[in-house]
Amino acid sequence: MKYRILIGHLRRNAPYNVELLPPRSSPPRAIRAMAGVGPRFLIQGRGIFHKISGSAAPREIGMRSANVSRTTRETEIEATIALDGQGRYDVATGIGFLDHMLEQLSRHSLIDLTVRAKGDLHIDFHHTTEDTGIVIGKAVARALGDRVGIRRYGAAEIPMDETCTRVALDISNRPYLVWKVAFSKPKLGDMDTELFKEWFQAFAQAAGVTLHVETLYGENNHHIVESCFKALARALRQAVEIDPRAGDSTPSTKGTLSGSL
Ligand SMILES: [Mn+2]
Repeated sequence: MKYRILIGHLRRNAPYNVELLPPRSSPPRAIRAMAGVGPRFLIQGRGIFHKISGSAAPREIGMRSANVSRTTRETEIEATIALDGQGRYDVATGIGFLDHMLEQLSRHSLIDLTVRAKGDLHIDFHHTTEDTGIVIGKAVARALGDRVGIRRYGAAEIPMDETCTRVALDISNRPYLVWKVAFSKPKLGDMDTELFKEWFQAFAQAAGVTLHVETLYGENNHHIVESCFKALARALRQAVEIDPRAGDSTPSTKGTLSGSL
């Protein structure tokens, strides 16, 4: 099937305009999902900035998703993500609080996220928490592919009642975590609060992201953690987005964000 797809930024509901020129048959499912439209898919293009022509499923937009599995003696984890999703999630790690956080990550980044984890929770939550960060990070890296056309940077300050957390990140392929988050209690439910740094560290490493997280002020430990995940979500949402002005260029004067550094 031959078609031409024009993608532009739509300021209202759907993130992209998709217009198929002839034949006006149903577009590939991935494109429909990305455009946030159903079978009646045709949206007339307005403010079209970016054009992809081709006769096959266009990798640039259709395939910004990934599935990653990882099995060790400690954990067995599978994650599926779609960067251009709608914040739909289905998360089961065996750790209730971690599920709650990953659901926030999906909801506020609009990244669709499915996670299944079976870990050695009879020991403690360490391996499952850390390895979940690795697998989700890997999935993000894989879905980003060569990172062409993305905004690359993202930042967010998220308040939650008395707490405020700032995240600044660079999808740089230079993994680095700055973690300025202090907890007043060692436990949150059954979970050690020190494990959250492990999750962010694992995610930053696996995703290839320079990630700065700082809680500016706050008291409630639940709010502190949750604001970290929500701020990550918002910053990530900006950074992974396709920049309609960037076209097919890589946002680096080096010319690459994908190879060695
Ligand atoms: Mn909560």
